[in-house]
Amino acid sequence: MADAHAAPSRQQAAARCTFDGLQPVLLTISGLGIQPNRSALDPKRDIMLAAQGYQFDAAWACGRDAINSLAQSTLSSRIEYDEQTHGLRGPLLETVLQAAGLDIAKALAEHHWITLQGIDGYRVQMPLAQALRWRYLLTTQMDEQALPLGGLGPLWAMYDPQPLNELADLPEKKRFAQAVWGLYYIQISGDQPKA
Ligand SMILES: Nc1nc2c(c(=O)[nH]1)N[C@H]1C(S)=C(S)[C@@H](COP(=O)(O)O)O[C@H]1N2
Ligand SMILES: [Mo]
Repeated sequence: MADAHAAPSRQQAAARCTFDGLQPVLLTISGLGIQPNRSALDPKRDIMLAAQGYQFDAAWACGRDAINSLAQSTLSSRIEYDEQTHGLRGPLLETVLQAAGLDIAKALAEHHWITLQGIDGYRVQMPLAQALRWRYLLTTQMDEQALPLGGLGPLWAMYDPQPLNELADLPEKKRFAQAVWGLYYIQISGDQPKA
C-alpha cells in the first residue's frame, strides 16, 4: 500500500511539524509504529486525552500547515446532514499515517487496529486494514470552505459509503456511523482495543 508519495510527504510533514507555539496541534497520533515528535501524555496539560482515558509515552502531533502540506485527495459524497452531494478535500488517512512514520505494510501484516477519536468523546475502532480499504479522507474542507471547530471540523474522518459492500444495504443515515467529526486523536494498537 505504500506509494511513491510516502517519502516526500513524510519529510514535508516532519519538517513542518515543529512546535513553534504559533499553530495549535490539530491531530495527535500515538501507538505502534508511529515515529514520535512529542513526549508523553501529560495529564495536567493533555486534559481531554486524559479525560477520555488515553495515555502514551510519545506521539506524533501536527498542525494545520503540516496536514495541508500532504498530498490532497477529494471525495464527492452525499452527506447525511443535508442529504446533498458535497465536495470534500483533505489528505487520505493512509497519507497521514505515513507522514507519522507508520510502515503501512508492516502494520497491515501485523493486523493492527485503529481508533479514531472525536473531541466530543465519540470514537470508532476497526482493523487498520478496514480503515484503509474504506479510504478514509481526513477532510479539512467541504465545498472549498474549511471545516470549523464546533462544526464538523477541523478534521472529519469521512469515507464514501457507495462502493463499500458492508454499508450498501444500510439506510442512508446509517452509513455514516463510522465517520468521526471533530477528529483530534488517532491510536494504532496491536490488538482490538477495549471499547
Ligand atoms: N464526533 C462524532 N462523530 C460522529 C458521531 C458523534 O456523535 N460524534 N455520531 C456518528 C453517528 S452514529 C452518525 S449516524 C453520524 C451522524 O451523527 P451526528 O448527527 O451525531 O453527527 O456521525 C457519526 N460521527
Ligand atoms: Mo448514528
